[in-house]
Amino acid sequence: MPIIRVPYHLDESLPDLHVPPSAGSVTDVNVELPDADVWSRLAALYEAVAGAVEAEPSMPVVVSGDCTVSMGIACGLQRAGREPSIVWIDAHGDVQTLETTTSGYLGGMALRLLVGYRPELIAERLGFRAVPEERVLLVDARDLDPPEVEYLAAAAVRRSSVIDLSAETLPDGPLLVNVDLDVVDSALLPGLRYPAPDGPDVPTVLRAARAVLDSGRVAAINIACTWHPDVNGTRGVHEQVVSSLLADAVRRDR
Ligand SMILES: [Mn+2]
Repeated sequence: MPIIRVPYHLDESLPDLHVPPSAGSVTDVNVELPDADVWSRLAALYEAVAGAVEAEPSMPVVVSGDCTVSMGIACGLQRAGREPSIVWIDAHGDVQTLETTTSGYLGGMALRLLVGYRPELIAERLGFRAVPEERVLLVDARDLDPPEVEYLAAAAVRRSSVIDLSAETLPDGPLLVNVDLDVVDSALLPGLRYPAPDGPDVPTVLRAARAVLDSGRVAAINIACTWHPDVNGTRGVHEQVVSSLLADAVRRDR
């Protein structure tokens, strides 16, 4: 199982993003990003990610600093002739827009970009085709902003809790699974950028990920390590959760 390390949070380099020693070989995506606007920089990064994913015949597992990188992964799958459906496991909806966001945080728009929001920002530059909303399963998303609640009420995106996730609830076709580790209860995972309380514990999230892997249809995974990398004393718990996810993916890939 190939592991692709994308050590970035949006367009900011995260050289310390750690991938625990595991059964997979690790390829790094490192790009000289242009001195330009953030969308141009992200497009350059995701072009490289798409190339790395396209080159992998077996299920690539990306370890990254955010969810937006999933567009590069989805694009790589499309280039390899596989139209991915999406399983998005996240405390947040990631369906904000530039027009509705109050924080301005681009990571909060990651899923919305995948389903076709303003393709001129990145998708068109990559040749990425939007994923139809009905092929997206949004899992957890317990912390939504009002504009996201409004969007999801009218959208064809399906919803599930972590505990109810099973082979039967998954969309058809090859699956891109995005696991934002902030889905874990913030009391159990320190140092998160956008902590959300009252979430599932780590074993519950692992069980859900295993249920998806057991479908045998997972084409690629993004493990989004959305924590501050250098908070004292957090590396052990961070490493443990990533290790466990990688171990499950390796087991399934055999
Ligand atoms: Mn996210």
